[in-house]
Amino acid sequence: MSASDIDTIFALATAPGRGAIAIIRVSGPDCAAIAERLAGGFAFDRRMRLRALRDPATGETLDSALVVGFPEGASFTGEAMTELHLHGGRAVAAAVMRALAALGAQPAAPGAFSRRAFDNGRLDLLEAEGVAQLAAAETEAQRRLALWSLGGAASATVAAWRETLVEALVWFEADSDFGEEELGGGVAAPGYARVRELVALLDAARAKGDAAARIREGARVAIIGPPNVGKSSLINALVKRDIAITSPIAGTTRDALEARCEAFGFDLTLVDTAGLRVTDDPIEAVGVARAQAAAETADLRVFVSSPEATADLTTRRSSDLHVANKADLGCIGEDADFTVSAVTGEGLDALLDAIGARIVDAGAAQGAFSTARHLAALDGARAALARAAQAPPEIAAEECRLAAQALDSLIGRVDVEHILDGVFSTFCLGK
Ligand SMILES: Nc1nc2c(ncn2[C@@H]2O[C@H](COP(=O)(O)OP(=O)(O)OP(=O)(O)O)[C@@H](O)[C@H]2O)c(=O)[nH]1
Ligand SMILES: [Mg+2]
Repeated sequence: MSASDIDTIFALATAPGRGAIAIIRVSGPDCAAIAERLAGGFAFDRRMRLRALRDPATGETLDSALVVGFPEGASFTGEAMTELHLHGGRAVAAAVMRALAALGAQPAAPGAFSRRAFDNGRLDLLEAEGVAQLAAAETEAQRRLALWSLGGAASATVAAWRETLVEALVWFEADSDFGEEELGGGVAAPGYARVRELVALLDAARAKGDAAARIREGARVAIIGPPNVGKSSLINALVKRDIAITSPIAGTTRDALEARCEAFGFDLTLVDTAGLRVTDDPIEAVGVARAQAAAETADLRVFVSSPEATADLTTRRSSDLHVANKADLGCIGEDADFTVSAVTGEGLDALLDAIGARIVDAGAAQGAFSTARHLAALDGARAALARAAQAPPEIAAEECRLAAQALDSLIGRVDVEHILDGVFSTFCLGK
């Protein structure tokens, strides 16, 4: 239909299945011509209109829909775009998509719209990832994290780092160009100072990044400790559901049991474990081994003790959150971080707050680089800068260029096709 070699693409942008409305997006050079055949001509002025959509072959009415056109340069992709807001039945969207295909539009691959937005300079890579993260956000913290990326704050952070890098580079190059004879020694000193400054900033970002990854991917908290201290009772009280068997018999819990805790703005799974003790019972021994494995892989260990637990506490680590349970019985663990009672509920809110704070520092929730791709780029830049700090100016300049490349890969400025394909293929259809 057009001489352009760019396809006009379409996809269902809303979740497949039954709903009140379904939105199909169409983007590309033939958008207006296709929309005219389907819905009659209308201006691409970003206003909605009610139109009958007709099968171009038979003239049969397919739906009565709201249609809107976005002109080239003022749309999500940067191309001419149409959105068709249909009634939500599966058959409606299916019939309209058949009509679009018959009119020469191509079904879009996942992420194709965002890819076009990126290619047309509407979004950089971090912003595009923010779009995908926002579409996938299930918790408050995930939503905030996604908006930090989508809103350009992530890109602005990278730009500021890059500026510091360029300043360092200027000093290193001045040193190589003019050398000691003309300007005296130590020309490059401010360059090294910038490098150290940036290493500290990247370290801080990296520390937040791990916490932010837990926001995106969810965190696991293992509840461990000697038998019978009330680990299972504590989990039941924290999630307000009776999910774990509790009993006065030591060695009740055998399997590691998981419960999703809804108290936070991010996914958090509490793992109940078998009480840690030396045992002759082969089944309990397996449980103890599983408890230890769960504790090793957890993002946080909560070590529970109780007044009557005589088992030794040597498995406790200083990084554990130490909780003394059964406060209602009177005597409490004097060296514990928290004193609680699974029976009366005393201290549980404070414990939940502390767990949340240990998992996610507030800074990370406000925004941080969190995907494996981001963290690899930060690590790459950090490594180059660490080498620069030790190197003579000429080599330090080269390392700074490498660090700049790593940072550029974050926003997609270096055109590395496999990075782009990798990122966009993880998007959902219609994005
Ligand atoms: N008084 C009092 N009793 C508690 C409290 N928490 C748990 N218990 C009792 O302590 C006993 C053991 O509780 P569980 O929750 O099964 O203990 P556990 O640590 O999971 O034990 P194992 O699975 O055997 O390792 C039960 O009889 C509970 O009712 C508490 O806060 N106060
Ligand atoms: Mg138990």
